[in-house]
Amino acid sequence: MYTQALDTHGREPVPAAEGAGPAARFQARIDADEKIEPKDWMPEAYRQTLIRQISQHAHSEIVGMLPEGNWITRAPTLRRKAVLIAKVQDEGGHGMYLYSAAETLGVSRAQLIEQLLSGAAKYSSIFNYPTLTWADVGAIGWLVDGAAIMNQIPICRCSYGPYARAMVRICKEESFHQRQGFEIMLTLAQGSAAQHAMAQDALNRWWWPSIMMFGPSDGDSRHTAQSMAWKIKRFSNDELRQKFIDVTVPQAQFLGLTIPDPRLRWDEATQHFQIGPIDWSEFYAVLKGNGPCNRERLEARRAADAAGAWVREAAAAYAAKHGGRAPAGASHG
Ligand code: FAQ
Repeated sequence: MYTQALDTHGREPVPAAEGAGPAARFQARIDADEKIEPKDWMPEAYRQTLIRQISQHAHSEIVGMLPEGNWITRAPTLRRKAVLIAKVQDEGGHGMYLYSAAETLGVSRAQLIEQLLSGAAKYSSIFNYPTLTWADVGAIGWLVDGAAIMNQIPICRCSYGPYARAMVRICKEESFHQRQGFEIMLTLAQGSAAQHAMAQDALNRWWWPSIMMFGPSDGDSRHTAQSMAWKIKRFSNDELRQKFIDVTVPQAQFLGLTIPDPRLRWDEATQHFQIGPIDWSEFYAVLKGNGPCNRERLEARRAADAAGAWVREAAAAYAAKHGGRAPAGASHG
């Protein structure tokens, strides 16, 4: 969708006589809230940071289809099934927009997918947890999509045009996802004692991983300072985490559910909810590939890739026969 006129990818050499000129002009454009477009000059580190973040984001959307996809065949009613299919399909669409946005930076979709399948690329830690009951589908919509929106609304104002524009529609859809999740939780929380307990159990298991989704605390976040100077990120990880906690705790109270944190308290002085310590060892274990479902998730993506090879080959053969361009990703695998 953003692939027109991408012959140079903004990679024109900087004339030696200009010295630091382009870098200073680039930063001045960022400071003036101008959008950077694919053919504009940009520092190589800016390009690489965007490729890393956008592709991690795209992979998260694609891997993120798996935990909820697990419940499509077992949704409790036809309406729930239709809604869940639509939601999971939306996540696939988000992955596609985001891969397209990353491609404008001069990397191919095939390369990005290869990085995911080889385990070289990261995707969000949250999708390495299992969906054990139907309430987990509600908890994902409420908490995971809720956290995703909190993180992604500011990305609509990201300095890189294609990423910012892709986020506008994604955020609208995530907002629908969050509401459907909250509605599942509300139905369960107001249902039988067993349903209420199921909702509480899902909250117990998804709360801390959702808090960790925002990334390492600011002191340990190696990319935040530079990404904020470039206006790729508009808020730090801890700032977004706190905003999420502040809106979500009252929602849990409304549901009649208990946040699994005995140290959670309202702090009158700061006017924020204060949480107990985060177990960062769990977060880093998941990032290293040792979460409950890391292996299963990558195996599922590799199996899907292998199963789809014949489609890509057929599409490439069709394109070659008709003298057209091979479809995106057709060369992969
Ligand atoms: N999981 O210096 P920072 C969704 C890595 S979409 C795994 O703070 P940064 C929709 C980070 O990459 C969810 N790795 O990094 C949905 C870096 O590693 P590296 C995804 C993580 O980039 C809902 C290292 O730690 N959303 O949920 C995580 O400035 C339901 C140091 O961290 C996005 O990707 C993590 N949670 O800030 C779909 C949003 N956190 O490369 C289906 C866009 C950090 O140096 C169902 N991304 N790391 O080796 C961002 O906003 C940022 O990239 C952050 C991380 C905030 C995630």
